[in-house]
Amino acid sequence: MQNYFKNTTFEFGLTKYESLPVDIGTEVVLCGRSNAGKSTSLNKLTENSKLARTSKTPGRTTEINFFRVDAQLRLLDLPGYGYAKSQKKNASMWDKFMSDYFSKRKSLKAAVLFMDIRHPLKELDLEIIELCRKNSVDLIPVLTKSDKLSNQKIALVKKSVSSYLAIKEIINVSINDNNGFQRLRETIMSYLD
Ligand SMILES: Nc1nc2c(ncn2[C@@H]2O[C@H](COP(=O)(O)OP(=O)(O)OP(=O)(O)O)[C@@H](O)[C@H]2O)c(=O)[nH]1
Ligand SMILES: [Mg+2]
Repeated sequence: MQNYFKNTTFEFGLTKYESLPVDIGTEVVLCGRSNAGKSTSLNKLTENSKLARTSKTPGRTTEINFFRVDAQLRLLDLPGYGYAKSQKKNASMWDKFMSDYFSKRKSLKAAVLFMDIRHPLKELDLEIIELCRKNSVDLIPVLTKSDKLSNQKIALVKKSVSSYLAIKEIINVSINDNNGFQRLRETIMSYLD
């Protein structure tokens, strides 16, 4: 089957809600703490390892990166969001963008929340969960780096995250395995008109 995300390209980066382009189409935002694996996952989704910059040292970029999947669908990557928040110095810029974006943007259909499977539901994650709840944006939780845990442990974490969020399906992904990413592709595509 053809990967719907295969021809995704970088569109632009920006820092202000006011700079956003016209509000049409479908947008899905990739959220999560720094180092959670957002950029790595975007590269896996698109099967383009050079698309989003991945890093072991967070905090270098502070722009919101827009990626165009096709005429209808756009994905947003928030590099260093968690890092900026923890540093306080950029926190207000991000807070403002996120609250504007979640409350005003009609194209925003869902937020994918990437969480390291070893450290789920931290403070920043709870903030995103609350943003989704408050603004009726669908939440798609994804547990990353599942190669770091045993299958038994994976099942336990999925169960507790599932019951905490009252969301039946929790997707887990790993760079070594395409199954979770295929599930994530299908989930994102379910928001297309
Ligand atoms: N073992 C393992 N490492 C992973 C996996 N996914 C990502 N990583 C590593 O985690 C680190 C951070 O990944 P990124 O994708 O850059 O994280 P990010 O969420 O985009 O981080 P920021 O852009 O700083 O917000 C990198 O060193 C990746 O190689 C995975 O499935 N397994
Ligand atoms: Mg990143």
